[in-house]
Amino acid sequence: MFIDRIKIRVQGGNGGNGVTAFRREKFVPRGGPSGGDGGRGGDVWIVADSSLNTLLHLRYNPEHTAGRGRHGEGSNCSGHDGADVIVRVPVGTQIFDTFAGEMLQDLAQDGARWLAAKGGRGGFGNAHFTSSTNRAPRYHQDGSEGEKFELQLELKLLADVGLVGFPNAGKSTLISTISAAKPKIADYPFTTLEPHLGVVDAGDFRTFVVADIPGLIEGAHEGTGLGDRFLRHIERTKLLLHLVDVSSASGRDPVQDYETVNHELEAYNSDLALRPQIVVATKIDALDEPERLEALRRMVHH
Ligand SMILES: Nc1nc2c(ncn2[C@@H]2O[C@H](COP(=O)(O)OP(=O)(O)OP(=O)(O)O)[C@@H](O)[C@H]2O)c(=O)[nH]1
Ligand SMILES: [Mg+2]
Repeated sequence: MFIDRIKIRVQGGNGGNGVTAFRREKFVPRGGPSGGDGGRGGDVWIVADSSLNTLLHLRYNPEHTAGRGRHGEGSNCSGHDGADVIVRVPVGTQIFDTFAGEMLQDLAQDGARWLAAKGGRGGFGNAHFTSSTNRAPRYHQDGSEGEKFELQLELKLLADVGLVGFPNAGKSTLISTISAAKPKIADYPFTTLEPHLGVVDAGDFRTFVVADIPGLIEGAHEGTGLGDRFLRHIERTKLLLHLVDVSSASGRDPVQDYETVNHELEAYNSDLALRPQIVVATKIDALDEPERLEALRRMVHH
């Protein structure tokens, strides 16, 4: 299952308390203060990992709490620091504040890391408070609580080229031809239910990434068909490849299909409508009425 939006809770570990203690040694009648400091709480980090493609693994595991710092002990022993926790996410994950809705971080590079919740500091033990005026302080400091946040994670795949078009236009066929991606291909609409990426070898060690997303139909921006939620994954592409089936078998008009898809792109995000677009007529091997291709060509060249 492809999961591209999820809520998680992150919490830094609490800091350990300092302690009040005095030395007790044989033959030393009045030992000095010896209460150690508490350890600091662990942090929660979110790290981009290119081996992941979805946020699914976080679905049943939304709580991420780092280890707490241990309390200080006598004999000037500091408590151990709490362990950090690392939450791995796919490259292209954006992190939002659930309440304010603002973007906090965009993890667009493999290995990029972000401190999501800081652990609490450890409290000082009484030894720390010893001074010339107070040689036997009888107080210590408690550790502070770790930070606590609720975050919304959203995956936006990072592709250079996005394939758009009606269902059945031949998008998956194209990506399976130009890359090693092997999405399901079939002669019915909505074969593709989730986005796929394909890496295209352009020679000279150059590659680019193409995203195949589920087809669009009229009203996609209002949720018709699979809706427009997958358009998020082509929002960051440099170029759109707009596939239009020109064969009569589609039972639709290519010019109208072309306009419908552009209208859905515009309704989703006006930036997407301005993205450079290459229009590709598909199934020309099955073109029985050349006028269909000509009409599309005229429309695109208007
Ligand atoms: N004749 C002909 N058929 C094609 C061509 N390209 C794709 N097809 C067929 O068209 C049908 C749909 O192809 P897909 O690649 O699954 O189409 P899609 O755009 O990914 O469809 P959705 O995933 O449903 O949006 C399949 O039966 C393909 O074999 C082509 O160039 N010529
Ligand atoms: Mg498909």
